[in-house]
Amino acid sequence: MDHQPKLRFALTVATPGALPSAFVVYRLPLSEALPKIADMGYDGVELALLDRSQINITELRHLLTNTGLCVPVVSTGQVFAAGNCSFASADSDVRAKAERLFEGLIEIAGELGAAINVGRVRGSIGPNGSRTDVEARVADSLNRLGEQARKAGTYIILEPVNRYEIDFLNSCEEAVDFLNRYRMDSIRIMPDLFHMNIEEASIEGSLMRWADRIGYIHFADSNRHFPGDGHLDFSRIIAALHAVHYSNWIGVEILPHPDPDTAAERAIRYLRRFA
Ligand code: LER
Ligand code: MN
Repeated sequence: MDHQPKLRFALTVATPGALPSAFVVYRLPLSEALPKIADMGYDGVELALLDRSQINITELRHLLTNTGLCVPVVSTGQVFAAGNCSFASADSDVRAKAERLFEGLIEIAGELGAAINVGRVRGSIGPNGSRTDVEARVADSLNRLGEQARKAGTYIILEPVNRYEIDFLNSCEEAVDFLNRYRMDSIRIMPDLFHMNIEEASIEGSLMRWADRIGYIHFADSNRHFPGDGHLDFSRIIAALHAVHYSNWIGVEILPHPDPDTAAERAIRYLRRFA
């Protein structure tokens, strides 16, 4: 067997007060969450944020140095879920608010050397919307924000999200097609196993097919519980990633079930059996 690089796992964490829709394991001060997850054996932390004021960069840098953790990704689902705004909105004030919040998070990501995700914050077409108009608005926002990200030393990753949450860019193929049509070559996709289990014909097949377009992956089991608590086959999924020599990060985005510490510990213990 080829020697495979050890996969690197980050756990999703938000600051206190984040809504349940943030889909994170811990909603804790980072000074409490980071030492815990470093002790469990995670390599990094994915910060799920709403606003740049939630982070004190100096304190965070100390915590990262002391724990040895990295921040591979700043995720932005809360801009949509708690900030009530998106890039798809036909209301220019709503769209400007989404871009303003996102710009603040680009600064944080740039300072931390993290990528920044666009998941639900792209928004939906809606029952009366025009797909062409919505795609054009989202592409326009992504182009502008992508350029700001580049200047800040970071880059955007686009997450296909299942049809029950968002009504377009649901599968990897659809997301890649959108990026190709708008010539957004610098944006990579970030598949999420929870969404893939609903949208893809084959999780392993899609991970292998789009390997050179993937910048990051969200891991959860079929029920969004910790890996090992649902019916996804992680030995096959990780074998597929090894087969394509996947070397980017994986974010563990799971529900805090049955409780945050158990979910976090069981996830990394299970995943290290294969990776
Ligand atoms: C939402 O379901 C999700 O997976 C997030 O990472 C996207 O905002
Ligand atoms: Mn996700």
